[in-house]
Amino acid sequence: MSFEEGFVWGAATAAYQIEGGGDCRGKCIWDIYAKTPGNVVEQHDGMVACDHYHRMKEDVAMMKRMGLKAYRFSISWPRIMPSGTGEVNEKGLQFYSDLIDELVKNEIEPYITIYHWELPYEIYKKGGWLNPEIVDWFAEYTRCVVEHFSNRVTYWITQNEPQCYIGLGMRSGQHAPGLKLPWNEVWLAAKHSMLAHGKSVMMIRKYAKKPPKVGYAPCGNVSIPLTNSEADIQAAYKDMFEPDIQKTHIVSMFTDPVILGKYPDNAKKLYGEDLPELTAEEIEIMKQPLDFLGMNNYTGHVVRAGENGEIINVSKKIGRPQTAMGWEVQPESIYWCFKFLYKRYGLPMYVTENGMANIDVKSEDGRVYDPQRIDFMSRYLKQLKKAVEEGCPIKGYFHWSLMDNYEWKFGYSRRFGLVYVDYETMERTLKESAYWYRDVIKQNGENL
Ligand code: PNW
Repeated sequence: MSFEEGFVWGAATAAYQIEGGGDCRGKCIWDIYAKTPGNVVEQHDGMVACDHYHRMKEDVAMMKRMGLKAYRFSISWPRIMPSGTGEVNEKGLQFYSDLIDELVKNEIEPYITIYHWELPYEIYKKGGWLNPEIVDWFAEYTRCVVEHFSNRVTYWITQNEPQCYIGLGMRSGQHAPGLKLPWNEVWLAAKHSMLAHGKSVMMIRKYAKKPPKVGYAPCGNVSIPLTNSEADIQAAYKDMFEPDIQKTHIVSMFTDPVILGKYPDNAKKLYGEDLPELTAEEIEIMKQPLDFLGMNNYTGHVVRAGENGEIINVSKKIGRPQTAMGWEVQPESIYWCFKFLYKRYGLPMYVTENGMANIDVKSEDGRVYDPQRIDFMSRYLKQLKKAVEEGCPIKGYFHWSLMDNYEWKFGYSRRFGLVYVDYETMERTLKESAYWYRDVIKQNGENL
């Protein structure tokens, strides 16, 4: 068995990273964070981005040319509700409604991420993820989106990477809003985020006009066993899921409660009083049945088991392949990531993001040659295929990203796209990898 018929080949983006402010969006925390010197490369912000807000039709036509079967995008909360609560912005609704129509017309399945880090600034001022009321605000925002779009949309992802918007945003300060909070507040915010996820799922199921498929898209450290010995595999599994006081980038801390109904085993020991209790009622809200689990995968690191089964980090090779982010190219990470996720959570899965930043340039002949990206994709997709062939229920793959875009604290200095964007002219150019991916899609991965 190889990729099943109807395997979902797609690409992903997020609202703040591509849309631009347009004429109808409330402020979000990234607008403020980006303007504070020292936070983002050259103080780049998302005010114009790829101007997708005005070029949406052209961009959907480009997806069609690439043969994409699906497109994962996010909705900007402050574009729908400029203050985060209350008044709804009709123009914002219209923009996404038009985008969905355009996708459907071109037979590209929309996958909506409800929250990809764009917290309305007005909600931040009320305490953001630290305020328990955010759970209901998020539910209300979800309801609005679902009421308007669910007649045409089936696939919903509540949140993207709480590990990043809580961990990088509220613990290490590397993302908006740039806080460095003590653990008790970090885990309180995480609890609200998981409750918001749960209520959001409830809203989707309650208000969807056609039967929805609902998922979640976390991320986290992936550990690769050095060998296929049982001991190394066990060490890697443990390393991937076990909470670590140094890191928030752990998939289990934000996923065990919403799927398994509890924190990972040693979380309490590690964080003690700083970890808020979850009441039975709260668990019931968080732990909503999900149709699928997404996971964003970019890299991983190799571990092995010591004499007594302890986890040993294998030293990194000199001259190892890296991306322009400095992230190690680790194709096996995608294989182990999904094998381990399936073992732990047992749900159908999607690769909601995978890709690399590269030093791409438009050549004299007008083409964009990115052999590194083709090599990256070929290696990762082969490993994904191996997982599928071994029975791992992986339903789709979304490449990050459709086009070059605003890479958060790196501004526009990192290019992740299958499509090159000239930020002066806004011209789009398909990179060689986009043509290569088109062939993979056409052959449903048989050529991998
Ligand atoms: C993801 N890390 O973020 C996000 O979902 C995208 O918006 C982003 O553009 C993409 O990956 C590339 O960075 C991540 O530090 C940010 O490991 C940071 C990490 C991982 C993913």
